[in-house]
Amino acid sequence: RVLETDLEAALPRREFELDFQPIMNIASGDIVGAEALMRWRSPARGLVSPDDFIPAAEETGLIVQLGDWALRKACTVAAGWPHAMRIAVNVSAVQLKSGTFARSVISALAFSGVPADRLELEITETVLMDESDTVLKTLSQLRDLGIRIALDDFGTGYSSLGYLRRFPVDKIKIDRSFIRDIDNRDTAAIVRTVIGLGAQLGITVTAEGVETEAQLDMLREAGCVEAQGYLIGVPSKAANINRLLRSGM
Ligand code: G
Ligand code: G
Ligand code: G
Ligand code: MN
Ligand code: NA
Repeated sequence: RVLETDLEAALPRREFELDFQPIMNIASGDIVGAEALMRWRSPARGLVSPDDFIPAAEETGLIVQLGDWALRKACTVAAGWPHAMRIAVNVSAVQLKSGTFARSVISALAFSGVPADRLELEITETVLMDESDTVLKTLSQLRDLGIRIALDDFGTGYSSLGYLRRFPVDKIKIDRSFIRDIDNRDTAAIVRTVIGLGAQLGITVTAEGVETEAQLDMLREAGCVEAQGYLIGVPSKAANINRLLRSGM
């Protein structure tokens, strides 16, 4: 069977799910948000990782519909959270170039009742490399509404610093490869520098892939604002996040 064929059929069959991974404010220890992560529970293929189906969905254009569903679903779940909690949703370059993206976001917010300033859209540098008018216009339109833009996988793409100058970015998410190697002296220096850069620019810095107390200690000492990773919580069903929040962690 061809992956693309199964993917098309999966949407009407409701085979997609969202997991949520908590994001912690390092200074307070509070859970301040969660990132929505898509999964495909395929009867034929089992649980398929987004790394394996997002590229195919981008190629066929299905990502536009699928992304709309994810936005709506994520916002609907987040509507039941405490009001300080943000919801982060990953956005593909294909969605941003579609020309209908801003309308989809506005519709998801209206449908769920989630205020714009609680929604964070995670984009990668490839989105910004494009520099099409549509992408630029869409991003600034969304930001004018109060939606936050996060630069995902920071440090793995090209000329990140140029983008920080030209684009309105509210958050940097340091790629987990840097956190994994944070024991290395040079890597630690890079991480500290990015944290300092964020502080200077008034941009929130989130460290991804935090798995150990030692990593968290280093990040705290460096003044990193937020942490995400298995140490804080693995991606899991919405119900688990709701329980975590109720338990006051
Ligand atoms: O049952 P659930 O809360 O996931 O459904 C919320 C809404 O989202 C319902 O209206 C349902 O039709 C829709 N929905 C749920 N899962 C999927 C899916 O995988 N694909 C699509 N297109 N819609 C879905
Ligand atoms: O959760 P996991 O490690 O399997 O995610 C792998 C990759 O898939 C990550 O880079 C993540 O950003 C991406 N991803 C997860 N959910 C979505 C989504 O809803 N939309 C898009 N475009 N990418 C997603
Ligand atoms: O690219 P993006 O940041 O959207 O990817 C998020 C992905 O990172 C998720 O698919 C999630 O499964 C994965 N992830 C989250 N926390 C950790 C962690 O502590 N360690 C590792 N190895 N992966 C993680
Ligand atoms: Mn992400
Ligand atoms: Na990332």
